[in-house]
Amino acid sequence: MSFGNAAWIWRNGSLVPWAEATFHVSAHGLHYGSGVFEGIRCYETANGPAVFRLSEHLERFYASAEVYGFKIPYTLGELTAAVTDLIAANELESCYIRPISFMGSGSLGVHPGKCPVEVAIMAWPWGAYLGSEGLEKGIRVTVSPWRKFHSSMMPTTAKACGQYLNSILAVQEAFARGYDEALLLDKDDRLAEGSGENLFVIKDGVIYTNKADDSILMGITRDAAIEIARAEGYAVESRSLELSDLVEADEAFFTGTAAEITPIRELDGQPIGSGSRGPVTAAVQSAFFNAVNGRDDRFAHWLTYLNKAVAA
Ligand code: PPE
Repeated sequence: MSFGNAAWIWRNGSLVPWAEATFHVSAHGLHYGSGVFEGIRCYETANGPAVFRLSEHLERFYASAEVYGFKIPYTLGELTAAVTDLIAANELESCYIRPISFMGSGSLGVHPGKCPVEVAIMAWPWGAYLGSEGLEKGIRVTVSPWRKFHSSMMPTTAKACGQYLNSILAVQEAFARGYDEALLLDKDDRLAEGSGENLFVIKDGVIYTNKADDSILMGITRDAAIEIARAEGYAVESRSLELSDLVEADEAFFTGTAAEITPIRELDGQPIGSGSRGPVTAAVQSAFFNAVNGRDDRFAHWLTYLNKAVAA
């Protein structure tokens, strides 16, 4: 993944050239990870680019900041316009969008004191997170020796910069052992999530996923997958999952904005089900891509078109 040639970045209210979008090295967020971010995708549709579940992502952005005691000083309307203006300025058809807000330069010391709140948004082309082959054939996952931090240690439902150190340890360790992604257990040995994805398992035609109690980020793609699968006629249940649920599953997949819907074909060298993308995963994945690409009217309300003339 590189940043392509995206020319513009939105910073504190205006578009600035990519190379000029800098912040000072004394920023609190750099030293302590005191920031929050989002990952959003914009997809190509027959009516031009459309951002997937933009308002839900921005709502989570505000909610994550609130957990850490700061207020993002722009309204939902302003950030919505910022995202669509930025995509248009960069002339992108499909892209990944990364809003970030953090404690800026003012003072150091763990308490952020009166550090100013900075906000920036990037947008650039980002293909399949776990490879296009991964989307089709599935990926190889390992159980991480690193545990997902418990929600009593840091709020797992917030998407905060410093929290990702836990994911970084897990993904580096998994890559070093030749796997595509890490799966983290929670402190009670239940399945939590991937370094950047939520988990689903399928057994006897029923789809299962875990929930906030299992120390996960409440993924917006997770929510979309649940809704889409139900609309396609599948039963979906949320409950805590054990390692045995995954080992014995017929199929499994990860969800995330970056990862989209990625099948899991192997866990620590053991095939999951047939060891390839299973039929339920393929059906949910294909319905998901129809929804994000504007080909399914049932989910039209999830798309924010850059072309304002296209009714949602
Ligand atoms: N759990 C974690 C830990 C996570 O980081 C993500 C998204 C999810 C679940 C799924 O959330 P959602 O995107 O709302 O469905 N991870 C983002 C960052 C990935 C990155 O490498 O950076 C993403 O997918 O954009």
